[in-house]
Amino acid sequence: MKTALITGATSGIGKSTAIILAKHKFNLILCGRRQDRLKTLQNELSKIVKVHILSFDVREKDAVFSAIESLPDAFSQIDILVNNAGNAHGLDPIQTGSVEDWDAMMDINVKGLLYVSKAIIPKMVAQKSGHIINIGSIAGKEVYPNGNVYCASKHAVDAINQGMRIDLNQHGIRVGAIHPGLVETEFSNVRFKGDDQRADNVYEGYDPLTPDDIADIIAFVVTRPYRVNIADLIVFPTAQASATVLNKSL
Ligand code: NDP
Ligand code: 8X3
Repeated sequence: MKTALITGATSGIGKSTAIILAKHKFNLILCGRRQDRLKTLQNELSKIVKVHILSFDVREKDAVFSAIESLPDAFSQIDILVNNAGNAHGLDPIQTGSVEDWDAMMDINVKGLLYVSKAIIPKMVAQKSGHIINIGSIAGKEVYPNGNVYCASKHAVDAINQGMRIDLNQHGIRVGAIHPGLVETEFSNVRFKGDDQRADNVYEGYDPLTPDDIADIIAFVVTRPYRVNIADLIVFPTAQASATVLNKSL
């Protein structure tokens, strides 16, 4: 059985991915800061597969490396890495944006993804196999008003994804990204710092993607034959045509 490590497994896309990959019989290493949520998910999914949990903040470089180093033998071979942890913090014009929000987005979405990757890629190189799925965003393909630094962080993920694929090609490691449009998760609650009414408004008047929609695609990607590497996917709800074009009359 293969083992998948998923960052950001406490909520949204990462949690759905954990549940769907368990149904596909992948053993799981589930990561996130909220240990209570990780434990609940572990209790549920360990009825069908082996599950190990690691609680760390992806911003804390030393914590990332020591968590991955602490993996017991049964989980030391990581076949699939889903680099999913991330969020937007704020939605403000560049002239009034908060430096703390900018730090959070660059530190989590870009540097955190790099730290986790750095802790795992050498193992994949040594074992001569591995598959990395980077969760980007339509914000990594387009820039929209007030998206500035979040878009920059996701453009960085897009570039890192391409760079990883090129560099790891000689080692036979598959690398690909999935770039969702609007998915109803806790994403907007985080972006708007707990203003749940404003968060709910983001998903009103049309049928947004669900986290299961993206998790299903991740399961499809990681269950293709070895010769198939799905390198880059943009996924919108049908109502969405670009970062800024949304049809609420369907
Ligand atoms: P959620 O807010 O529901 O989930 C975010 C996950 O990231 C949580 O599990 C959270 O865990 C984890 N996370 C956030 N900060 C940290 C941190 N500092 N250290 C460790 N883990 C962290 O949002 P989504 O499921 O929507 O987001 C998942 C990914 O999908 C993100 O990369 C996001 O940018 C991307 N995305 C989302 C879209 C959407 O519309 N929802 C569209 C396009 C891309 P915890 O708080 O427990 O640490
Ligand atoms: C999340 C989707 O449109 O808010 O990455 O950037 S969006």
